[in-house]
Amino acid sequence: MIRLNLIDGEWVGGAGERPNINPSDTRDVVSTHAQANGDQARQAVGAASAALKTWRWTTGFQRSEILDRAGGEILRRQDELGDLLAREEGKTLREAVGEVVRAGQIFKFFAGEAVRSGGDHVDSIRPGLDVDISREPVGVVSVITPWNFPIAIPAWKIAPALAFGNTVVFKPAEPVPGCAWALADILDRSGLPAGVLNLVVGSGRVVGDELTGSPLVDAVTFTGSTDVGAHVLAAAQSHRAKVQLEMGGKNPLVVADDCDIDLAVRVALEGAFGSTGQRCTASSRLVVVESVHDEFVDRLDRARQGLVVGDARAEGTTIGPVVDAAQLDQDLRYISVALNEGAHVLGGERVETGVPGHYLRPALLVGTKNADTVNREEVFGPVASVIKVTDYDEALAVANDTEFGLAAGIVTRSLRTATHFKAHVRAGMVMVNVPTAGVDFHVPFGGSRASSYGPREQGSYAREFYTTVKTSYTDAFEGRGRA
Ligand code: TXE
Repeated sequence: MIRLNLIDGEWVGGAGERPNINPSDTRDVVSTHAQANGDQARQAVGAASAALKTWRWTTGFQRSEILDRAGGEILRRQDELGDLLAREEGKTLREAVGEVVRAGQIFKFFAGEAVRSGGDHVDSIRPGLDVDISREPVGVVSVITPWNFPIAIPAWKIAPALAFGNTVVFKPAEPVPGCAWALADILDRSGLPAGVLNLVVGSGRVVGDELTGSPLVDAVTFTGSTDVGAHVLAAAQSHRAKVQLEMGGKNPLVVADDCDIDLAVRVALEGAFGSTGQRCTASSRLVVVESVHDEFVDRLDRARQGLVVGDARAEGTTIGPVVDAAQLDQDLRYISVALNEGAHVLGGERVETGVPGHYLRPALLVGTKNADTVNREEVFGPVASVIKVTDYDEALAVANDTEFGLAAGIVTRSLRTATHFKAHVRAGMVMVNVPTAGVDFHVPFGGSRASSYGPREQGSYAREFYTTVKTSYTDAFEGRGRA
């Protein structure tokens, strides 16, 4: 069966079809998806613009009910949707079900936020006047998402957009249309009026350009690569749309000399290789103080060797495949560049399982320098490098020596060191004794510099992007004063 696009409340075919391939077994076609063309993307934007006229005046409670229903269905179907996610993206089942639960929780959270969107009432500096500061929907929002969190990232963009009265055109990443379709189907059946949520599956250049360049689009929220992010920013700003970008990371995890090494190994293993390392918050630079370096590397490498690479849905697998052939090539290319630049590479070879899949043994690159290519650019795979430093001060300097600024972590027993690190590291999210990847859904997510642009995502801070502020002055006494 071909999965269709949702435009103005109708499920419609496209200009072509594309198979959704399972990275654990490339013979397995998960689903087939109609590909929207530029005209259809334009229609979707037009439908969202028309639907805005009534949707924006619905009450927060009406919107809350719909989001709550959608969140409830996602949570009820967590095993089935988790299986779909693992099958199309390659996360292990445990990780995939966890992500689906996260998506359900996000819809529930924003169901609450929809009825909590109060403003401020303040006294004017002029006698007799009242000043009200209220929030309004920003308008038509284009939601452009990556493949690495196929349901949680769409959820954390679409749920707040709808909660605050906006309409949405949603374009998922090419490798993961299955979860996007399932989410659109759930929302469609949860009671959204036609045109409030539109799904256009298709190429970044064709569909994406329409979603960023159309003057009917008021805001664009994007997660993906730094290069495409720059393009999205320019296209959206050409017509003064609001923009929110989440892009890459080169996140440091500092292993301090006073750390609990067992904990440091657990934190590094999960942060570097969890979700096959395909997370913008992955700990890709392990900055290790020399007094604990050798023991840490030795134990981390033993733990790395214990990871089981295999089919995402097979019992016992702890690392699923890389998402597709292009990403696998990118990972292998960076590993070979690191080798040429002098790294000692542990692992990092393709794994033959007897099944055609994109399997890569997690790679630990030892003896790297912070100036090496692999420590400057995002790899986005199960590849972590180790940088040896003399002490905490050098560790902090190395941690901050990057163009990115998303997440940073430290493993230490010292409250003083942890407090200093939290204050001085240049990152939007700081983790002490926990992996750099793995965040709560009710607090802000985002970073600075090349990692993020615009207001934060998630939690109550999401309101900043999805609403605009109106200040109203009222002289209810028509110049006659209150008394
Ligand atoms: O990202 P893209 P992809 C990095 C990571 C990965 C690389 C490529 O290094 O290897 O990016 O992944 C849409 N106008 N990250 O291809 O290309 C595209 O269709 C509008 C890091 O997934 O940036 C998809 O929906 N949209 C990152 C989305 O943009 C366009 C997470 C992201 O695609 C477009 C993902 C255009 N002209 C990838 N061109 C992280 N750090 O979290 C493409 N798109």
